[in-house]
Amino acid sequence: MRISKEEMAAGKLLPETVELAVQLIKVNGYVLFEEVLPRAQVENLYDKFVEILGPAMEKHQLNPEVGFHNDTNHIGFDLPFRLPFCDEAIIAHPFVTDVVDQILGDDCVLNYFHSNTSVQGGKKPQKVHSDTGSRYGDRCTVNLPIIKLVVNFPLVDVNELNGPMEIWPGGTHLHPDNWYGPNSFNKPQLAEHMQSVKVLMPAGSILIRDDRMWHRGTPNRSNHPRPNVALIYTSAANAPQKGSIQIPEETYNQLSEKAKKLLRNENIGIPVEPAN
Ligand SMILES: O=C(O)CCC(=O)C(=O)O
Repeated sequence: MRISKEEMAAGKLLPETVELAVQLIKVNGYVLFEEVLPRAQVENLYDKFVEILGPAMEKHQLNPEVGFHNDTNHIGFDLPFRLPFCDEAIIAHPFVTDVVDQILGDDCVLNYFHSNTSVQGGKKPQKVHSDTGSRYGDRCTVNLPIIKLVVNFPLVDVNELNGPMEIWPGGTHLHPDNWYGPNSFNKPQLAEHMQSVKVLMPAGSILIRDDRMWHRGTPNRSNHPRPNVALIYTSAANAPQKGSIQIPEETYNQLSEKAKKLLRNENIGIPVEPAN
């Protein structure tokens, strides 16, 4: 959906827009807010991201021309918790927090600060998957409430060519819990016969999705990487016991009250690690 000029100027969604977004996530598995972040900010994020992508690939000896990760050329790694990545517009964007708080509760946490990139030269799509396993195992045959929302910020315009994420909306997030476990029917096999959508979106858009919705990365046939920032917000009751994001004390102290609350369980007072 496109956000109105008035909401963009106010930096706040109208209650009816929040409600629509919440209902779309519940019913369809996702909502897309198109072109929210200013282009200059996204270009700066992209430039700084490319500076850490090269070393991250070298560290793991990943060569796009040779191909890696089953010829998908997809790489995921945690982002360093420093600017420009940890900008409030990324970690606690009011459009996101208003929606996330409605679904997960306003005591939810941000517990994953990551990136997924379809690097040029990929030949194959990823396997269709959910970003979660079953919560309660094989015996749980009921659908559970949403406990995790993934938020993606594309750092380039995503088109047919450069490896859009492909999603299976409308119901794949609404299965009984055991369908997300290892003994469920083969998702890629089913997905071939189901309808999917390639998420084409301008740079600076915001995609909010139920982590159960089936999706896959697709190959990038352009000449440039296609990065997505990937954050996970989790309801307080299901928050991991141990944090994974390393946040220097002075960085934490400068955050807004909302961002501090979201990150309260993380590793505060620990220097930022280089991208892995
Ligand atoms: O950003 C994307 O294209 C999706 C990547 C993905 O789903 C994954 O790496 O697990």
